[in-house]
Amino acid sequence: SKEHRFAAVDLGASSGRVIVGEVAPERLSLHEAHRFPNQPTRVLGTLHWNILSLYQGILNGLKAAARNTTHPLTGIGIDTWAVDYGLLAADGTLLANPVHYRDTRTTGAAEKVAETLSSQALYAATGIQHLPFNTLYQLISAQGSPALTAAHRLLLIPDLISYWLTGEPGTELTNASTTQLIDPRTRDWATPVAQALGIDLTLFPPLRHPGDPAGTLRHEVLAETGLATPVPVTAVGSHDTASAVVGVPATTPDFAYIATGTWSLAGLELDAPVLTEASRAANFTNELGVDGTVRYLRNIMGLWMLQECVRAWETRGTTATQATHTDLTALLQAAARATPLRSVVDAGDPAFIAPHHMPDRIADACRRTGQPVPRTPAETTRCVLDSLALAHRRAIDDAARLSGRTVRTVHIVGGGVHNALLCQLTADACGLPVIAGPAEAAALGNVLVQARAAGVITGGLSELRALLHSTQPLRQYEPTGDHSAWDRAAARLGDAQVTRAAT
Ligand code: ADP
Ligand code: LRH
Repeated sequence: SKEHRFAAVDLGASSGRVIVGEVAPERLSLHEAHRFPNQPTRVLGTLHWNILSLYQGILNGLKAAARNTTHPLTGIGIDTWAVDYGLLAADGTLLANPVHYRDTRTTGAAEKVAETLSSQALYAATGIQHLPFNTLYQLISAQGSPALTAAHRLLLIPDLISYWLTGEPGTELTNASTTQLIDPRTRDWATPVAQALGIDLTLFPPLRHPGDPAGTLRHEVLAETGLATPVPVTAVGSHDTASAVVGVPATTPDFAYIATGTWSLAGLELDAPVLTEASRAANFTNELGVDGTVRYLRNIMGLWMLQECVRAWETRGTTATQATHTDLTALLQAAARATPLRSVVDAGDPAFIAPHHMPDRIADACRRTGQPVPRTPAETTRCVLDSLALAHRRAIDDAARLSGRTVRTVHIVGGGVHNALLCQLTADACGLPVIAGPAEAAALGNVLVQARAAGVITGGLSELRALLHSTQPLRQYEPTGDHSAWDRAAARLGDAQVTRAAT
């Protein structure tokens, strides 16, 4: 048959998955081969990813993909969260367990960088939003450490996985842009920035682009997974958000997207970066996308806030009420009945990045802004979802204004698609129709770029998206309610948000 099977390895901060996409010119379907938890571990004060456990999950997933099929895999693509990396010795040994971007080692790094490069100069050169964990700041914090001093090579997480699977090193461009060491105009290294800060760019293997070949599976991987030889690995948008944006089923150019999972990444697809001072002050990022695009977006705390609340309630929860409320579906039903917009927090505030005590931090933020403190898990959940919807609206309004574009439709993709309340609140807040789906947009974007590189399908992003639109289940939410209620809620946060953006 003409059907081809591509495996998407997609590692998110909450779970890893190996998803098989079956592709033919007019057809596209997904099957989840394996999903496994992603649980970071704190060791001697530092928060690490369990990288070998994640790699084992990938091998198990590929084994499952090899088993339940009559057709062999045509290829494999890898995408993961951004910014983090592993350091290798000259012989390829991993020198240290990769550090989690939520670790606090980068505290003070921005101030150190500012001694050499102003935030204006850094933004003009890289177009990247200030986030404390950008690779640039991680490397500044690690300067002089034994691992970085000994390192022969640095591989970003998807490139590290790809190296372990194939033995071939490379640096994929979309994810490289999140290091804050890429110039979005040339789509190449920002050498002057690296030189000024004493960052050694020769640690990074050469750049590769989505669609480029990235090696074939090593024999030991074939033996372990039972896959038939040879299976090529193809570079995709290895930043999960880059693949998720490919996976947005837009049919018109006037769309905004929100990739909602652990994070909400909300913005526009552009063909050139916006590097203005206004854009910097609004903390917008110009990450690089597939096919020469720019992902002009803002990082919003996302469902992480809810995940962390649920974790806190589970740890503490002994009463019957708490036990039922920690069931996500029940919790969301209760939140849907809670008073709308009773209190909102700034879901862009870096104060919510670190793990632990999320309900308390949310309560503090409500108190600080003179709003009622949520009293129950349902009220706290409603506060989180109202706040996310408000932050979505603000990001989309700002992106449109700063880029001079008009938005008529909002696409929501990622795990948040399963959260109907969040989708409806986002439509209400934006005053625009929301098209929700697919939830596994990153895996779909990953599969589509592979399928195109293999010649199974053809066309640009709009053709890939048309295929998504015609094959994936989508749900539309129309805006409802009193729009001015959102303006009033936004006004309660106005001052706090402006202060943060200016710093
Ligand atoms: P990541 O890629 O960052 O690991 P996902 O895109 O998988 O994240 O999204 C995970 C989030 O999706 C969860 O934190 C949860 O809030 C939401 N989610 C997943 N499934 C459901 C569901 N059935 N109902 C409500 N929310 C869900
Ligand atoms: C989402 C994501 C996001 C990054 C963050 C570190 O998974 O890749 O785009 O900013 O993780």
